[in-house]
Amino acid sequence: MLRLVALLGAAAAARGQPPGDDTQAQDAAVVYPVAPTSTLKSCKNDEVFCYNKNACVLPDPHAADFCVPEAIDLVGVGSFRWGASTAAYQVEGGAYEDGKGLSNWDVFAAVPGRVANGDTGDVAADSYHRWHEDVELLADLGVKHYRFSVSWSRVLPKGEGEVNAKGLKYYNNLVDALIKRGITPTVCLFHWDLPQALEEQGGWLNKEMITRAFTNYARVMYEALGDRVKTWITLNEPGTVVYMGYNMGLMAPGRCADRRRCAKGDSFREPLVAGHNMLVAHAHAVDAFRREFKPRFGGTIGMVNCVKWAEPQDRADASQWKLAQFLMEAEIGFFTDPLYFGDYPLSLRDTVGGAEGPLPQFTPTEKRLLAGSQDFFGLNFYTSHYVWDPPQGGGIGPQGGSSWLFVTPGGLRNQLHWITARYGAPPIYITENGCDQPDEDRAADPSKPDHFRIAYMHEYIEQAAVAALEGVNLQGYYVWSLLDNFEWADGYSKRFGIVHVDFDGNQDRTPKTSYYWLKRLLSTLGKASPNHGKYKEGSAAAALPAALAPLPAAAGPVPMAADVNVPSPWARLAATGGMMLALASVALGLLVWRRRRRGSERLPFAFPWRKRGYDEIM
Ligand code: GBH
Repeated sequence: MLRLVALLGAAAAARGQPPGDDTQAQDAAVVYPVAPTSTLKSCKNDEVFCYNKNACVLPDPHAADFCVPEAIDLVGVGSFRWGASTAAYQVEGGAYEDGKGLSNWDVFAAVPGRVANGDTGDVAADSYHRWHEDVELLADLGVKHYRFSVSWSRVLPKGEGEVNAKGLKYYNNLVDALIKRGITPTVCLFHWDLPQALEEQGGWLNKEMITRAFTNYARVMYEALGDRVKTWITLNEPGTVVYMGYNMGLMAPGRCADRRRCAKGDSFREPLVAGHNMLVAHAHAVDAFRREFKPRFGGTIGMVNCVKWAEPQDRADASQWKLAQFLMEAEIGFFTDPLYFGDYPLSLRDTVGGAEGPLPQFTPTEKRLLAGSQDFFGLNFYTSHYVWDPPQGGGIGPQGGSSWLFVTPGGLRNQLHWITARYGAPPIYITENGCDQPDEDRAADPSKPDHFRIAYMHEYIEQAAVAALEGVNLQGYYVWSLLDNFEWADGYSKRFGIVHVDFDGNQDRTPKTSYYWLKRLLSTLGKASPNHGKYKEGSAAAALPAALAPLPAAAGPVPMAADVNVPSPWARLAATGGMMLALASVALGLLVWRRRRRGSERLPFAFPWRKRGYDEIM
């Protein structure tokens, strides 16, 4: 069946000539480098390739001749932002203190069976009380940026209306302490914990209510912190909220079509509606910022989105590249095309039933507010997958601690190029990147070196830097995460921190080897490489160490037809291959939909974070 889909796609591609138009010849093929996605130098999982030594080495933070990859050495200096990230529900705890209202995650996690081992965020890393320690850890680490999120219901217990002064004070104190230590805050307004009072009014499904509530909440935060906070993020990964919360029902609010799992929900319609409303709420919150606060305080604002790089197992298979392209459009284009072009990818709309389908239309005003509504591209990047590897994609490369996380540093480089090509080279911050170390469980010993994590970070950071040397406007990297924390449905069974937190003790913090590695890297940058400065005068290409150059000519770069890849503004896509892509997508959508049998209750495409198929989980 999957092969059939691919064949149909290829046949459609062969038949479909883009509608004639004199300008189209110039559109021809869009080419961007597609680097090897998985392990680059065939070092072992916990080793890194060190150019200075021309060998694989264990990344030892204490080695006299510490290895700093050259590309990082060139890119990660000057105004480049080095930071660490956390999120309120994952680290704060203090869930019932000082007047905080309930969030939908408090409620979700309390339901038996929702979170592994019955874990909740009631205490988490206890940052509500131990935030001074977090600030000291950041300062000692040497990062100059900290991305955290605000618990909406801590500030507005009912989501709207009365402000909880104690809640606001917590964030005021945190921001002051950060600034005092030379650390610049990046504040995210929504990292998944919605006030339960709003959930009960329909949450993200209630457009009018949630747009008003979110915009007013944003205003409260801009007003309170805007004099000191200059980088704002509206939403973290709306895609994950809609897929995990409304399609799979595996995260709050736990809605889906399958009544064995979810009391309520519609896995086809609701993700589309919730996602739509998140976009509209974002647009209004950005508009309020720009009109009412930016003139006074200055600052920039954007959204954060997550995507997996997708590619065919056979890189020569053009129709499989189309599927990869479609998956990336559906996963990230769903939320980022509107921010740049004012509307959804055609491929997405057509796959979910076109104009008559459940994906709402933006009003002309909403389109106007959305287009251009982010100043920077916030990218969370973790992993990559093959398209349609039975049953539903498969990870590429070595596996991390989580079943969905595979080590694909080149996928980050490719994804950065994809974003750059599609959205006209926006400034990009990598707002999250990191991994869980396979052998770190709840009882993990913090003194055991986490070489796997270091190797992961080393390789990803290096590939990001290479992309920057190749022309991507990359301006920062925030590691996920400063602390081990509440890993959503996995509870405390997965650890993403560079600092160990003892969840069975007193939430004591112990820096891991990766913390010392990053610390050493940051203190060594710009000084380490014997070649430092050597490439400064030369072109970006000349700056690439030979072994990191784009694929050799024979292997690539992989040309992407203009109708598949969308580097130019939306209108150009529509004018060129949009129709053909739409046809291919509809064919794909129908086939996949039929394959799902209970079609109308499901999204006609799946997001293979999980190795197992949707049907197997349900
Ligand atoms: C980030 O999302 C989140 O922003 C952050 O809060 C989180 O701690 C971090 O990842 C690490 O997970 O349950 O197998 O279906 C990354 C995107 C999307 C990855 C949902 C995990 C669920 C996998 N995530 N996905 S599965």
